[in-house]
Amino acid sequence: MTPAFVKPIFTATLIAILSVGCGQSTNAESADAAAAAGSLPPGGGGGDKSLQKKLADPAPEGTQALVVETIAEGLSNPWSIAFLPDGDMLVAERSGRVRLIRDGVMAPDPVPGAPAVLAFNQGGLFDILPHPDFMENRVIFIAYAHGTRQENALRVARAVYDGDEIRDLQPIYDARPVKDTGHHFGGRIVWGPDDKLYVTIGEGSRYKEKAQDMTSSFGAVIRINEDGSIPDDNPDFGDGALPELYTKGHRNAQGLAYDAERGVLWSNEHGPRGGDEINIIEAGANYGWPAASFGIDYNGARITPFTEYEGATQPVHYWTPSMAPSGLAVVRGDAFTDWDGDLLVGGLASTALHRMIMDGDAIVGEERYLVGERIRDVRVGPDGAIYVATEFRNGDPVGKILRLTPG
Ligand SMILES: [Ca+2]
Repeated sequence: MTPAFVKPIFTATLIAILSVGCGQSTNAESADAAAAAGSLPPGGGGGDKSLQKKLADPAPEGTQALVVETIAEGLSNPWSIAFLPDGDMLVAERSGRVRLIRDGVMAPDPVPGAPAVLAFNQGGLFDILPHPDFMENRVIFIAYAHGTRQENALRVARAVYDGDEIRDLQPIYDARPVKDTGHHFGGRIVWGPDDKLYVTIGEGSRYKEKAQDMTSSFGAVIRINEDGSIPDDNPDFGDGALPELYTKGHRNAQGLAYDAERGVLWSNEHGPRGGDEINIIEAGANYGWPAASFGIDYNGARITPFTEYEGATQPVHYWTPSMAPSGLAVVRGDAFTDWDGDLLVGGLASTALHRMIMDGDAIVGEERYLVGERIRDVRVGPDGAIYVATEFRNGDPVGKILRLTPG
């Protein structure tokens, strides 16, 4: 994708689309009528009610028998699971606590030294990522909501976890600008094959137009060095664009995983009402939000008449209606050999673990497991087992870490 992909027509029409999106439901109806009359491009119809109805059937429940072990319970919104190379696991609770699981047992007290987070609405403690040289340097990276209700941002910090406590916390990146909402922070971090950090940043919900504003890191995947400096070979998003941008046009991505065997960086993101997506993240690409979406806004208003848009990269998969994806993993290892290379996606609204069946790089099928569990994160452990974090919406301490192996 060349830097010239942000075509003038995209920006100009986007403004018109956003005007429609800010209007009342009557605008949505008139847009439906316009689409029916053929005055909008073919394929237009993100949020088309007949489309939603047509695609409403959930995937079938899977037939693979699973052994489900509860590794930890009593957690409040466990947001992420990190495996350290020494066998320890760290679990981030959104409220700001880091929990240690050692030899299969969760320590009763939280790990001291976790950063002070803004635990507000969807904000709080998100991902924890060990440095690939963790055994030598004990470095971890932490993503969290930082600031106040009036002025906050997704922050990435670097710290040391010495086995007893977190120390030497050093913020290395803040999303910009600051915002005054408690929604859509993003918050996943991945270490890339190029030794760079990739971080998802949401568009703040109320600021969806910033997903197309290249002077903002909202609605982006950013690419930074491990000390927070910015690589000089990031893609060029035009005059005035932030240098940390790697991709734009995202809504709220809460799944990110690097697939070394395919050489693919996978992501998933929440659509509005419908239009949740799986994307392949490629340098310089624009994923369309809010100009292109298969979803509609929560109040039923149409955000955009377009499900695709010139210059925007289409998802490789989408769900309508929403299943609310959080967490993403690629199955590898010795335990689930029949699922090798398949994608796993946690479902919040769908209360299920979604197995995306792959043929090469293409998604060719889908099954649901653990139906009834609201799943915030999914990982494949060093032992090949699948680990999921389950939660309950309102912070009740009923979250669990489950370990899955074939039955
Ligand atoms: Ca998209």
